[in-house]
Amino acid sequence: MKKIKEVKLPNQGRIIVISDIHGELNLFTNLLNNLNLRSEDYVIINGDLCEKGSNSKGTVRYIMDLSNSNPNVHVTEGNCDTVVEDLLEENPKLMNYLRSKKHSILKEWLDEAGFDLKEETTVQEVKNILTQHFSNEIQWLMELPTAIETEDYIFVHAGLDDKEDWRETDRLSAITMPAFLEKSHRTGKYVIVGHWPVVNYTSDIPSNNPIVNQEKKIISIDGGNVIKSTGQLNAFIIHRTKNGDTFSHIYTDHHLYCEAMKDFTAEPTMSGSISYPNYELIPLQPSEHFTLCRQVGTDELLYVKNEYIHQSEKGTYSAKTDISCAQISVNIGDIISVVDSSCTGYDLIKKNGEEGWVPKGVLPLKQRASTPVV
Ligand SMILES: [Mn+2]
Repeated sequence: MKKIKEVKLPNQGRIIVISDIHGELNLFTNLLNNLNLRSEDYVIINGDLCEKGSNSKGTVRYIMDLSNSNPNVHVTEGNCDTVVEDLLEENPKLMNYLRSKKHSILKEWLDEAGFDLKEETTVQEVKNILTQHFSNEIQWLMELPTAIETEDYIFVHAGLDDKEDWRETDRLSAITMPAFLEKSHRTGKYVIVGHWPVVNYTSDIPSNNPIVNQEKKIISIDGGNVIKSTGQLNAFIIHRTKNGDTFSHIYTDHHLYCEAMKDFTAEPTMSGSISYPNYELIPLQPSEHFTLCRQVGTDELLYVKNEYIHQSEKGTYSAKTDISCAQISVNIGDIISVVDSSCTGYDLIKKNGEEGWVPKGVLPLKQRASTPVV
């Protein structure tokens, strides 16, 4: 990769890392408010500012202004941000992308310029219009570094190759490689990445919270915002002190929060989760609310909520979507959010970034009418 930016971090204070905002400007500004951002804080935006969410152009404009006015704000590129590169290179595939995707910064910009995408519109036309109106944003996105290197950390959107010199990592790999936490690197520094929703890595209770792997020196922070129905936007916080660095995080999401009305102790055998692409199931033991199933792709035994099991016309079974198979313990007064209250016997909730089932009666009555995720 060619675009590497060196940044000197202060030895004390907060370094805040946020990735995969995907056009969710409201969540991002909420998160900044909840952080009580101070002028001495450093902020790293680690790629995928735009696409998928509803306000990509607002998000890019906001972060561009923030980084232009605040020397402590630094931004890396994500694979989704390279949509402007496809535009400048007149990639013919871009027109299909624009016609099939609901949300894209290019569509929002075309709207703002008052241009209707027609069947016969060419990529050259789109490029001409957008480079006339949005050259500042396009140039700013094009110049984003692929990685930011500091004394102790490397910030990159997706990951690095396990090479003697990590700088030899191909740029495309650095912004697209899947599941970096399952790989390794030899940089000697902590590598902080987004891109791959952390819930894909978790086993017992599905969790969207950042994962710090001290052995591998990898920190994975993508809370699955927009990509996962129960996802969240994480702010990973590095606290720099004289005695070394410590880590914490906060998050925001779109869910409704309330207080738990009663205690519940989870059944420990009810754990695990189903995530794409391992949806295929073999039901072994049905019961009123959950069916014990064998997950074909992993050979794991999971209790799957009956409403989330689909039977095909051929008679095979699969999960309808990513779903937690864990129960979750709660105490009266815990702050929890409602994910799905439309099933029999149990409600799906989120607590401290973790997703699981609790029996009816834990949620206050007025919270039980939320929209199901399926
Ligand atoms: Mn990405």
